[in-house]
Amino acid sequence: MKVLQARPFAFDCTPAQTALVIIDMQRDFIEPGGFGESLGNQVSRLGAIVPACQRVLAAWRARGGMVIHTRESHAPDLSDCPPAKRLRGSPALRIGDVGPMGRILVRGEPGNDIIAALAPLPGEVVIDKPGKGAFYATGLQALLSERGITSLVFMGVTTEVCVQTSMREANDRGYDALLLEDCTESYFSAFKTATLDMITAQGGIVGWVAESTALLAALALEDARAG
Ligand code: C5J
Repeated sequence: MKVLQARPFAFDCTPAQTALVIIDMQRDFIEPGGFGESLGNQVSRLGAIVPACQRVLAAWRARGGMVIHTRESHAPDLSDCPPAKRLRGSPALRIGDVGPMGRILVRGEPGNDIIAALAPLPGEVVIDKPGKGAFYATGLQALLSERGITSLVFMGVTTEVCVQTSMREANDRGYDALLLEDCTESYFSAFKTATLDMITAQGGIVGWVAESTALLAALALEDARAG
């Protein structure tokens, strides 16, 4: 399958060997009262990508593709949260503090859930990750190897933090990765633009970028060919 309208050139993948990876679409980043807001960010920016993410997720599920959701999260005793991460800066609430949606960025707390609009279905993989990248201190690589996955399609937040870090980790591990630009967002519009440019520069040094409509068109063509 070829996603033709992609940067820096068409993204070629075999759907059965491709997983959709949805990074950190959690209440803690997207809703007021969570970690994102505690850092002083305007969280309303991020919610705008939800309808496009839903369309891609529905199409991917309809064809039985592998779906992976990630959550940035820490154990309740914070044993997997380095002090350097917890103590940095002067946020209104630190990781582990009690906020309006429970303890900030702690596993099992309401704020740590994936937003209802993109809730995982039974059987879909949910990776809890203590770092920015989806591969660091998780079983993601082993899982992808087991399933014969060679390409990844990324959506989620935030573009320049957890999405970009995960794409760079994927790139170093030999995966081809495509980021859907209308399905990712940053608290800072300039950072999103810069990240998309960094990913695709130098002949796709990190990977590819495309609009979700380009992926949906490629999937529709693939389905039509299969009859
Ligand atoms: C942070 C993220 N910490 N999901 N996480 O910004 O991008």
